[in-house]
Amino acid sequence: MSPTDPIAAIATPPGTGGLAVIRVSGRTAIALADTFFRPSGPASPPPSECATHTVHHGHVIHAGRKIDEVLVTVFRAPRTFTREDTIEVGCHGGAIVTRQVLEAILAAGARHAEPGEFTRRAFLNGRIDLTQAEAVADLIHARTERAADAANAQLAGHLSRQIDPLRDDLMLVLAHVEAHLDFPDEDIAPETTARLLERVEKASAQCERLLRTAPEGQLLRSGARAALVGPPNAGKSSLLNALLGQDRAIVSPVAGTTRDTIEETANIGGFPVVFVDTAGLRESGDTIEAEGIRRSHEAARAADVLLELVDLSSPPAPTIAPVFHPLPPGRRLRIGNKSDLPIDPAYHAIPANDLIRISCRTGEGLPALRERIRQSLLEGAASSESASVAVNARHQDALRRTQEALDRAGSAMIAGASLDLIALDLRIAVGAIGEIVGKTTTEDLLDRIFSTFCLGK
Ligand SMILES: Nc1nc2c(ncn2[C@@H]2O[C@H](COP(=O)(O)OP(=O)(O)OP(=O)(O)O)[C@@H](O)[C@H]2O)c(=O)[nH]1
Ligand SMILES: [Mg+2]
Repeated sequence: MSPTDPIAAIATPPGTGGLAVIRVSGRTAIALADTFFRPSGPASPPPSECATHTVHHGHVIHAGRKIDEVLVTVFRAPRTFTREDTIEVGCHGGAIVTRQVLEAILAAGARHAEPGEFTRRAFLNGRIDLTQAEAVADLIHARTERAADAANAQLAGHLSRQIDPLRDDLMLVLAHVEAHLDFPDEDIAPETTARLLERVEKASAQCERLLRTAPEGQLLRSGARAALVGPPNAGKSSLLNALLGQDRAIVSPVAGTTRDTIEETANIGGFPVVFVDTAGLRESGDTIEAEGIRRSHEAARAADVLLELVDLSSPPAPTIAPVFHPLPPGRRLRIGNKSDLPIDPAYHAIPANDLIRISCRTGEGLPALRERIRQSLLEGAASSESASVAVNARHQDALRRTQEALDRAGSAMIAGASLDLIALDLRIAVGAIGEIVGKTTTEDLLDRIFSTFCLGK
């Protein structure tokens, strides 16, 4: 499998649509198009004689039969997504006709692309680095505008522009240390060591700054789960509806309205959060309700944040089977609903910080609650206003290893340890930081990253 053999895939989502796009990339992609595409008009040249970035009308032909009327766009390397010659066929968007066009292209000699293979080629051909390749997938999967903005920033190279200079500087420090390794009789001058140490410490601090964006990166990409729990009639379903801005769950004055758990995603400060409404917690003889309550506990255990709701207008219910959850206190928010009604004296003395007062009826306190949910999910991590850099789990792991190696190298410098030892850790740091942008990679790592892509990307 040569890296330039022609590959093809449907680039648009499966199903029915007005149009679909099939992409072909590889050294012989344009010559292939000559065999499956017949341009309209007797004088029209075949794709191989067409200029780059031009669109042509005609038909896809398979076994002598016209399959579909299409537009073919010719892109010549290197000004293409993969940096290879590329053909895009815009055909009708029916599931069958799209499949037939793809089959005609495969019959002409293209191979079906693996998931992410176009982007992998863009990376291998040096058009984008690994963080940008990952950003392509992030952008496709973004569920909020903020997540899309962050993906676009990464695609534009914001993270690379932090990583590349960091790696370059560490390589210079390493080169310096290695130069002295070659001349063991010459010691590094103390003032030189101090300067090198300063650069190592600065790099470690920069890793730390980037690591602090990891909770935000995780939230933007994967979102979070929040479970609404509490006694019957506290207003859990009302709160779900209020957060979603839609009438999703049944609300009624009957205690025990919600039986099954109900999930729906809402945008909380730009983060996709799945809210799970649950059955009210109480002792129940009703087998269906008891099953609902068992599911409430299950939902609570699976949640990243727990919203424990009470009804401020009635005395606290005797706690039955308290919700067990290993969450840190910052991830459990106690909420008092129905602040529009006369408040039961039992709640008077509880400070606002420990009991967030809201009213689903009037909307009072809801913006503050959204903000508290957002903060608790970020675990106090600084959230950048622009979301211009937010590292993912892979970057986080590489940054941690970089930082650990740098800290070991720094300590070794301070202790006056042998240059061999210092050079070893610096090499580990350079390797680990290089993994982020793809300067140091393995086939394995690339397989892992690109296999998560959709087909045709
Ligand atoms: N006055 C007032 N009533 C509310 C408020 N929120 C909910 N209610 C009422 O409280 C009752 C119960 O609301 P639900 O949202 O069904 O409560 P729940 O916690 O989902 O109840 P279960 O599903 O039975 O566990 C309904 O009659 C709501 O209209 C509020 O903020 N103020
Ligand atoms: Mg309910």
